[in-house]
Amino acid sequence: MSIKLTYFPGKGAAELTRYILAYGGQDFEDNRITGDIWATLKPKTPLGSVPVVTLESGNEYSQSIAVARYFANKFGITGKTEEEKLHSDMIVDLMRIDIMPLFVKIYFQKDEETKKTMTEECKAKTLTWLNKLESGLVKGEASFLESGFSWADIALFCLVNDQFPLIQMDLGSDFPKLTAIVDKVKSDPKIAAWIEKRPVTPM
Ligand SMILES: N[C@@H](CCC(=O)N[C@@H](CS)C(=O)NCC(=O)O)C(=O)O
Repeated sequence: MSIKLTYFPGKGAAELTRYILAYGGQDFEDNRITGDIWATLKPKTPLGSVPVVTLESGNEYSQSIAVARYFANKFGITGKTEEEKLHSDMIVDLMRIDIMPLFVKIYFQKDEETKKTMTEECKAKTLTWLNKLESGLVKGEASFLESGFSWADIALFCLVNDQFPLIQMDLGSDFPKLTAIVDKVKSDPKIAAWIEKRPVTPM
């Protein structure tokens, strides 16, 4: 049985894992489901949510960050020491738990005035965090970790490449270290091939 990643049609909570699978050269079934299929599938999933990964064993697992970490560990990109693993976890949690939901909520907000306020708040909060990352948390050469490339780099790339455009935001010229990380991930041939291959979705 091959690895299957089940999620809705968009990038959302599944895309970090999709990037990591692509980086690791791991073939997988990119199972994108619609709402009617989800209604019947939901009660059968481990936690009633997607993404769900089905491993070669046939076993299924939920929780997007746990699933992404599983594959990042498998491909050796969580850090070389326990402390580096803590560092990369910290960055990934910031990206996926604190920052990304701000962008998703804006995307689904229908009221234009509320959307505008939320966008300003999201930009301000995100810039504060980016300044902290830029000023003290990039430990390597174009990488958050001294030992080099990690899933934290991919998580930053995911935010900048996939979420920032939702509110017409970019890194600008104030974050040269973060920009170097993003550029490095973007230039990875397997990541670039995934972006080329994946369905075009707004978010
Ligand atoms: N903490 C979970 C959250 C999962 C989650 O909320 N998934 C949403 C899609 S992004 C979902 O399953 N929505 C459909 C539903 O709850 O029925 C994770 O990161 O996997």
